Amino acid sequence: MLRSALRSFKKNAQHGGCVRRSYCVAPCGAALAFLAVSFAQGQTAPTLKDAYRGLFRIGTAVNAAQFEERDGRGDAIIEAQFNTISPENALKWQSVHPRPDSYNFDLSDRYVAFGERYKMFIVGHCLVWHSQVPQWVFRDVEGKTLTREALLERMHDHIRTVVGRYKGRIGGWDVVNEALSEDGTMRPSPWYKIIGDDYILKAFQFAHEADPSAELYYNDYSLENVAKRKGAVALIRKLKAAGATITGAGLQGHVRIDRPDAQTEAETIEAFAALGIRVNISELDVDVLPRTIRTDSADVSETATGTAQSNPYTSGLTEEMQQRLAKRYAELFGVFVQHHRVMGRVTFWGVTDGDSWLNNFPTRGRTNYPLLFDRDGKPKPAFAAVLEEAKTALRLSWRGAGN
Ligand code: 9MR
Repeated sequence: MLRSALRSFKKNAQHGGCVRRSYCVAPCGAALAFLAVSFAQGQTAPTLKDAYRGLFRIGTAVNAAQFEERDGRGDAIIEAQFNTISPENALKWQSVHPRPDSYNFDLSDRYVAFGERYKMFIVGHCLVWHSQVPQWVFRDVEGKTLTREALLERMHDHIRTVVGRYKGRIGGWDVVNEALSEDGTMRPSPWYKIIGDDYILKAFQFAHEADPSAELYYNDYSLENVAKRKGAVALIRKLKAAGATITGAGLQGHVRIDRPDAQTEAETIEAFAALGIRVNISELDVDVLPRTIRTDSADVSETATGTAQSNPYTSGLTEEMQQRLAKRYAELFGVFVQHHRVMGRVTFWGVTDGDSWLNNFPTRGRTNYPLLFDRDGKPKPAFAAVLEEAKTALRLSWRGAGN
């Protein structure tokens, strides 16, 4: 049985429901048989990507040192554990298109080459965002605010050039990032103020035109908050009604140790899945530090100075907190596994705790512990907890088979 399970598992990985740009609609039978046999033999699936194969992809954001293979410790983890990558900063407007007439693809070419070298599903992040975009984008040569037509033309040129360059190589794009305010209304970004609310539809049309087979996502944080979630659902519904190609919603997943709870996470996934699109967790991390700003926002413009109390784990995470973090990750992956039929991937926002943006947000210079690998690249108890949750797929399937 093991040999035949392995054979069809391999075949499935190459040709079946789990390949690039498509997904298993159920835990692939062969993958489950493979997991069942290895678990029954007392073996723990050794890597994240293997444990979750057939359910959804497991990814990480990578920084320049990692995709240039200068981070030995991080690179070993990336190659072993993940089968999809996102660029932490290398494909943002300010990186690839720093001046009106010049693009710079040095970093992004290396990012894509790295992904291809290790046969990853490569994500592009992100085309249209209000942050990490130079101010010249919104002005003419005299410094005056652009007209709607001129800004649309500039957006079109950017999307055509960047998506076109990686056509057939970048599998999915965050087309528009963080277009909504916390109350679910349109964020008053320069994109919105100059073009109007159809800037999102236009961005999706331009991206589809530049690479008709790329997956296209709307990506945002705090979509678990009901008002914002409703705004995003309405937005996606409107895009679909207007004929846009939209493959998925990216729930960023910058969550805290105690919220949002499992039920809210499940309801959020279900709300987007009900639109007939794929759900990805696109930037997962778990903040364990005390809150220093009023909201749970991941808005990079919200910052605060800290106090001694707001940075309690400078010499290491307490054992109690380590266990809480493991439980929290188990809770989240429990929800993801239950919803695997509608999910494409779960991507962590960084490899080790030392890499995380949360060491500097919303308060600079803190010591945070949001990921599965510690600062020395060692797996934390949360890593084992995430591997363990893959087994719940087996239990679900066992029950689903009428047992
Ligand atoms: O992780 C990124 C960090 O290195 C940058 O300094 C920051 C600047 O805005 O962006 C971080 O990534 C963000 C992502 O692009 C969009 N969602 C929120 C992420 C965390 O801020």
